Amino acid sequence: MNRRHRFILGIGGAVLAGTLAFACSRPGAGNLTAGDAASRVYVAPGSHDEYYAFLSGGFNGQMLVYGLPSGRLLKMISVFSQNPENGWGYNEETKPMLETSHGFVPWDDTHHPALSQTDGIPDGRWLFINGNNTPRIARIDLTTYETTEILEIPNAAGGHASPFTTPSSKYVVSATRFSVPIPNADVPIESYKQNFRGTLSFVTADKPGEMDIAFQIMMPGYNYDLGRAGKAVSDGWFFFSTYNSEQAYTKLEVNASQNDKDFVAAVNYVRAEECIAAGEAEAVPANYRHNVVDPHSRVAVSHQRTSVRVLDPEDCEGVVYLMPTPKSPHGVDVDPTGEYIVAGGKLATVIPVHSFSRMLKAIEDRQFDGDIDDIPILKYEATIAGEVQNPGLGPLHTEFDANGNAYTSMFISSEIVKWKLGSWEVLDRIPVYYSVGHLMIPGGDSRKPWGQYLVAMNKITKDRYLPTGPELAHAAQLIDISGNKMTMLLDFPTLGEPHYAQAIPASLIKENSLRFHRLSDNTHPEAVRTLQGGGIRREGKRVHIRMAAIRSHFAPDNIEGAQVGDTVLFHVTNVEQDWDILHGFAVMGANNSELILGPGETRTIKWVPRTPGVFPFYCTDFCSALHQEMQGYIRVSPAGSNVTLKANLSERSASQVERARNVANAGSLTTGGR
Ligand code: K7E
Ligand code: CUA
Repeated sequence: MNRRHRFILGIGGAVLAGTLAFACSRPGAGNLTAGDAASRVYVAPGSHDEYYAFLSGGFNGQMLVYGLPSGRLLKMISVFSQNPENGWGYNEETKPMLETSHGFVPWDDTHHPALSQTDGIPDGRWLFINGNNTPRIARIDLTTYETTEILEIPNAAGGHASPFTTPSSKYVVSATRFSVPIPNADVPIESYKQNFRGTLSFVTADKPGEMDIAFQIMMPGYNYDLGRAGKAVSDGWFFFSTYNSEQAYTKLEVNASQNDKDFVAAVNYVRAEECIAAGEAEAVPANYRHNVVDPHSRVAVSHQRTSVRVLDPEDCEGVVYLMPTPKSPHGVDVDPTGEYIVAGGKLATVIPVHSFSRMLKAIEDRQFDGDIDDIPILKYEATIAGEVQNPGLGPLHTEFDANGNAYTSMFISSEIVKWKLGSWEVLDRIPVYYSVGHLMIPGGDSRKPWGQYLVAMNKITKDRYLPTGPELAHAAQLIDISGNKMTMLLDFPTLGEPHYAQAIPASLIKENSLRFHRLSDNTHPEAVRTLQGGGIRREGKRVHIRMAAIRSHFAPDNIEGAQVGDTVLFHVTNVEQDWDILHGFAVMGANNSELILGPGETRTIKWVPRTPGVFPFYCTDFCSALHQEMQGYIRVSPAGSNVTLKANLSERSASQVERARNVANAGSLTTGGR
């Protein structure tokens, strides 16, 4: 995707420069005074934002949580990338989450967050996000803001059209961006047309911990780019954009831009379910992983799966139709009524809009222009509802408000264009800085947009912020869409490359946020529930240390008897039962990361000492006035030494501990961090 955008930027560079000059001098766009705009995004100290916004991290592989309208960054959720900041993918509990059929994959490229929905309306139970490079879908639990499940997608390469949800999150999807041999095999690349295919995967998503590939649909060897579920009148259908119907396999920027039209594939997944029930799908061998966190022990396990159900449209008449769409379409977006399917033809001069009802009629009347692999091609004139004329240059993505308006991002001309569904007239345009990719309206992809704001996610930042060397932060811009004219409110820098985002009113989900993990529910096999509950044991060359963390010490805090050649496992439990009281754990010379421990949580870090000596460990999260006292030592002896294995498990008397805690707690309320 990035490469394609840069290509477009390349060819559009001259146009872009011209448009920006024009845009800056245009009246009517963003004509608020600075003071007005500032007051509209001002969230007073101690007050909360109206919306949670979830922006993908793009090439950082994670998920970002922002407040709107302030644009304040609240959290980065670890998903597909190891994160030494909190130990994600480094500690023993979470390492299995990053297992794939290719082994341990500690990074991915996240593009499209998708909030779970009920009846086509975001419900804030979960957030899904795709891994684009090694195709995967992750589930984030919005009570803990943690990734709890990751499913790998087999028979796929480039999980880009993902993980868009059906109206009640029965399914989320993943479509191959790159066609590949299926099953993958050692064949000449020149045999593309003969051997390469695409797949559309439907993944069951409504049962946490049980994500599974319900079925895959085998498709022609094109590139599948984006997708959206039908809703309301078109519930039961799914729409995917494709490009490279030329089936080029080299120099795609030229060779995949030959055809005047590519396709939007319309998939009747209810029909697919019928064909599968009738035994038309084939179970084929596949190798992929399902990784899931146990909610009580909070330990992840990785399971291998060995088969997947594949449906060939040849065996299921009526499951897929192709709608010709100009030209190398990118986004495909369905309006809140479910009637209109808007394609973003990134090289097209118009925005083509298909009509769902006309599509059904065309199918009924068999208005076909031939077929590809038994998939009927519908006549363009038979499905098209209208075209937005002169919308701007490089239309990519469209979102909707609740009043029948659509908003399309224009990559090349760097603007958001507002237009009317049905009349297709352009109503307003506002420049954005610069080269916008996705845009997002809270609920703007759903049956019931909340509207009010629009976030433009821009690819190129240039002069918008203080320079920080060759790489600048990507920029998001917040636009007020509550009136007839769009008004620019705020720029805010982002991390990585947010491609897409979701947002939901904070009032709908903030009360669900978990405050701490209950120690009494902690079933981790090495959990410690009391200060005296720690322990130490040797199993061959492995030394297990069970340790409690509490303001402001570790118990035990002195360990002796480990030897060079041992693998030491620190199992640390934060025994606090209090909101926002975290501890950290870091040991000198560790080759992985620290641990960050939520209240009530157990985490394990592996440490392999290389030389004899005494090594300190300490708490890395400023937890109390005596945080800096929260430390300990581990003594390492030469291999074969006769120093006995021991730990001081209860050296402090209970009263000493109590006194220290009281001081610490009082301190943590009145002092800032050190
Ligand atoms: Cu347009 Cu990956 Cu959805 Cu980038 S994608 S912008
Ligand atoms: Cu515990 Cu700092």
